[in-house]
Amino acid sequence: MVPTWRLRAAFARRLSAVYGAEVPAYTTLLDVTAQINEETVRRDGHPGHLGGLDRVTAERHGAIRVGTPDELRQAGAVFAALGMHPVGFYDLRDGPGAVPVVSTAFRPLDAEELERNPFRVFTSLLTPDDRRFFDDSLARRLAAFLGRRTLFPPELLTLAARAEDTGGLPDADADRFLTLATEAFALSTEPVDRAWYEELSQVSAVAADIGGVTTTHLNHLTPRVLDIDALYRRMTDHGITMIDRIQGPPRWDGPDVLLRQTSFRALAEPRAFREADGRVTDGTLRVRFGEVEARGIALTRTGRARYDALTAETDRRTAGSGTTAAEHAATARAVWEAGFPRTERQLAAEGLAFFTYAPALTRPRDGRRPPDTLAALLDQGWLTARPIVYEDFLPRSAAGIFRSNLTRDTTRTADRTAAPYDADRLAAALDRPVHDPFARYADRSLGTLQQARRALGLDPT
Ligand code: OOG
Ligand code: NI
Repeated sequence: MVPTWRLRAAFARRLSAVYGAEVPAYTTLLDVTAQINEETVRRDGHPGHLGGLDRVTAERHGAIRVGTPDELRQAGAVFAALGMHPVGFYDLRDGPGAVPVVSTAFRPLDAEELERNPFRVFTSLLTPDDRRFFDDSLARRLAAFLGRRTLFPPELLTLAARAEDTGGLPDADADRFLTLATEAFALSTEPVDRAWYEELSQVSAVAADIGGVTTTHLNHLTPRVLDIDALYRRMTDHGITMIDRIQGPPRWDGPDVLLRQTSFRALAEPRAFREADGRVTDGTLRVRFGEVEARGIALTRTGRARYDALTAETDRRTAGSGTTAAEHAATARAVWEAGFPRTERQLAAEGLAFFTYAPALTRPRDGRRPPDTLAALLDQGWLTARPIVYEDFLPRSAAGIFRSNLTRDTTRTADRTAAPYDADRLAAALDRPVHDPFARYADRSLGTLQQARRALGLDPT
């Protein structure tokens, strides 16, 4: 029997092998990431407090895009077999670089499962009923096109349901399941209908990538790096053109929080096209790309609001054209230094970030009684706090990742009717709950705090 987590780890490895064969720059990225991680550990020691090196080395996230609620539900069933559950709701249809999708991320929920293998897949659903992007005629033809295709073969879904029910699969079934699941996300050799793809591209390159072809595919696969600034420079030295900046919080002397990501542009890949007269011709499409990320501490809602305010302040100060990437980074750092706590201790005491807590083993047995507040317990050395890693995504960075991949802007008519999407509507489509990321981190943190307080002889709450 192959248990769920081993299926997940094997799936991540197989996807990585396929993607490396399809997108050679991904292999370069993996090599450079491994080098940088090794150098960083040699310089700074093991990254233990934000996940062990084994976890970080194996860690990947992928991104896929689907066209219909049914396809989303089926993707959800395949991921459930791998112990990956929908967490978070991301609406990418507004703001600069808007794209006609809403998204969630499938990932393990529990700390032990994340530690075993944290593989996650950012999954986006096309929104053809959003009239700001698609008129009636195009929406109808999209629905017809998507209704004719099958992304996940019935055998895969049957095996997935069995794996979910029984917490794994017998060896032979596991192998078959992994083969079919990996195939479902590989690039298809099926010719692309040029006129249809082109028509959708006029609206949005993302719409064409999703609804212009008969299959889905992994859009990117992202390793985790310990020093993303060093990686950015090293990739540039390798002659790979990165987007102009690292997204998310700036580099600074304080704690690493949330997520920093950067990417390199889509690479043209050979694809077959079907022309209007039925001939099949050779061409290329530029839809897939490379991305890398560094993960930090998960922020509470209050911490996240602070982060959003600092980001808005950075935007305000760098508005207008002509800000270079270096100037932007310097401004962001200055804004952070003025507005964000410098130490993990302060983040914990001010309730801005999530930690797990344990009674300190080193405190002298001096007969004193522990104080009651978290800040005092930390300050007087009664408790130790260990950061909880941010396991999710940032909508603004996600929009940036989509955008870095597009050659032309999406056509969006602001005064037409938006379609109402929220986490509940995604949950209904999935036929599964969409978990609230803040609630997951808070539960875990609070559980450890209560246990630690009890151990100190304090009222747990
Ligand atoms: C997903 C973009 C979002 C991230 O890391 O924020 C993403 C996509 O391009 O389909 O992967
Ligand atoms: Ni990504």
